[in-house]
Amino acid sequence: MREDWLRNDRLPHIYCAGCGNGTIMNCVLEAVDKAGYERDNTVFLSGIGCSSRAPGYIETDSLHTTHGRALAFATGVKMAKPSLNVVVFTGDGDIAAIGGNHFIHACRRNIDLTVVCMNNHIYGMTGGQGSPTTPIGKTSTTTPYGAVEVPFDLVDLAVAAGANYVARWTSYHVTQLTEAVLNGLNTPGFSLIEVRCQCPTSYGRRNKFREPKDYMDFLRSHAVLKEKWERTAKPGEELPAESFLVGEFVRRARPVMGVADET
Ligand SMILES: Cc1ncc(C[n+]2csc(CCOP(=O)(O)OP(=O)(O)O)c2C)c(N)n1
Ligand code: SF4
Repeated sequence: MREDWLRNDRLPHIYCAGCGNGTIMNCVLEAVDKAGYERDNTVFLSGIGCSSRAPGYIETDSLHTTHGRALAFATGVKMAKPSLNVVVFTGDGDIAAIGGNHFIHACRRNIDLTVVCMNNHIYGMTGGQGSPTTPIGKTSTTTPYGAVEVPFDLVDLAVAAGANYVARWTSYHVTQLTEAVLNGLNTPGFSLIEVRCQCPTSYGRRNKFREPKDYMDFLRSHAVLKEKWERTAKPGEELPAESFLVGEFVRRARPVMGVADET
């Protein structure tokens, strides 16, 4: 952990033992540090959820806003002061359920924000309700017999909606994740880094991943490198069940939404 970025007076944190969020915060702070960001020119924002607690533990100006509205507030901050580096922590519920509309339009506008989504496939903070990324068949308090709805693919959504940088890694792939966040910070326009991660308390214990390590093992064994898959998959071949692609999905230079000069 980059201790010099931590707001020590807010510790101890609220995260459960084995939660993936701390690892992800560590990677993001490492990337922010490598990018040369300083406390005075960096703002962290979030909505509501366990994931959204992250900015509260970081020693910069931060906004812990309302559920689903982090991107609206982040847009306001960037519009008001374009020279600020604006980084958003969010969860799959925060960004894809109640905040889904803000998400696609922030990508479409291609505003210069870096968004890190801690995707644990569930509403962790409120006790384990299903989210728009809960996989089919997985249980939650609102899907006690297994989810039946097709989940959103956050990466596909962001690419289709126009974001300039989109990547997916997991809480297991810390080196690649740190690199991806750094790339997101350095790419002008909207960047989404989706991070699949473990929530042993709300998701794991309902889905046979009771120990944090169980889900880390799942992430390691089911993540398929996008580049390798594209090189080796036979025409029409499907990914194995429950596997998912990781890597960089887009890095492009669509026009970034203009912001007024600071005066
Ligand atoms: C308008 C509104 N609706 C509902 C809630 C209750 N609520 C708080 S956090 C949350 C879900 C959080 O899930 P996610 O964003 O996936 O974050 P996680 O806790 O899993 O990190 C909900 C429904 C709220 N705070 N405000
Ligand atoms: S409920 Fe889940 S996401 Fe929330 S702190 Fe605990 S392990 Fe982490």
